[in-house]
Amino acid sequence: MKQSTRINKIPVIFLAAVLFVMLMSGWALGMFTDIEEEPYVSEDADRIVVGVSQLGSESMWRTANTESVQNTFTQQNGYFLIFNNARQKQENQIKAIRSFISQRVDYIVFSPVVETGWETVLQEAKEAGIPVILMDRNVDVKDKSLYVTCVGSDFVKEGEKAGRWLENDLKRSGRQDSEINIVLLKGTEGSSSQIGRTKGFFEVAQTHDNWNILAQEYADFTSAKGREVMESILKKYSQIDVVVSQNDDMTFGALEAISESGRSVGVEGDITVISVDGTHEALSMVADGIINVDIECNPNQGEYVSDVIRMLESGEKVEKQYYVDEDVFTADNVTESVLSERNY
Ligand code: GYE
Repeated sequence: MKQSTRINKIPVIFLAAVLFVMLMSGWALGMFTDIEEEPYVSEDADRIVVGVSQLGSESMWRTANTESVQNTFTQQNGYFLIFNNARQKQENQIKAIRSFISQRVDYIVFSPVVETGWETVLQEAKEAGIPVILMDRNVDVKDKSLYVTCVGSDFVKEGEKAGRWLENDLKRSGRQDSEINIVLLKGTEGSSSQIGRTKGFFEVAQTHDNWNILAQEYADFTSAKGREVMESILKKYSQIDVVVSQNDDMTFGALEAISESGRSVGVEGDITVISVDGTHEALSMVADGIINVDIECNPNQGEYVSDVIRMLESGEKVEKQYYVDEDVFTADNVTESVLSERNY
């Protein structure tokens, strides 16, 4: 009996000490930080808290997209940004989204690495009453109420633009009836950009019996993989007329492999190169005739997402899908000013 009374007294004394220290430090903090800190505290309360789950950092495009998010969701613009990089793993994105839910953020913005497998976590966000905005890529869910809107590119259209450009180029060079051997380097398997660009390109390709798809392989949107995959394709096929690469980074890798194999590329060369993204480095290669055409994909999406958030904040109705503006670049329209304005 006696012993337990003694034991009980310890937590009481301990708690009193903790309370005393807390009170004193609170008082001291107030004394020293008072006037200067207060305005920040009240501003903080007004800020819109946005949790962003970025899928990774596989490409130049992605780096630019991340920068656009970080430059938009700033304190000056009235935001508090919680940013997480999932390093290409869906499970990391799901974890990040769950942590945003438990932190009770105002909005969840995320760029889904693949399209499927999001129902459960998006349902959790919905039940917590947190609006979800998809950025860049889309999700494949039956219940469309699981997200508010998607801000990104029209990937099918991008693929179709690649096909239409090839169609016209073959006409221009009088090869519209010759057999054309085509290789496709595809991005991350199951991602909207890979699915859409493939679909759009095939919509055009299937109308041409003379377009022969020699190979179509995934190369993860990275330069290293683009190089590796292209190397093995070059070993298998001696006659390749066109390479359609679904992003600039894979194109850079493929170009290295092609040049090592001794074959030539571009406007004057043997292999026509079609790329997607329109990064500064790739557009310089377009200007130099190394890459024949680059289908632009605009990564500067932070502002667009912010506009949507502002609309939601003021109770306006938003569309289910917003597409960013995008162009097609050949040596004819990659001007000095296009190059100097390009921030990625
Ligand atoms: O084209 C590629 C990136 O989903 C649009 O992902 C994006 C693509 C982009 O890694 O470079």
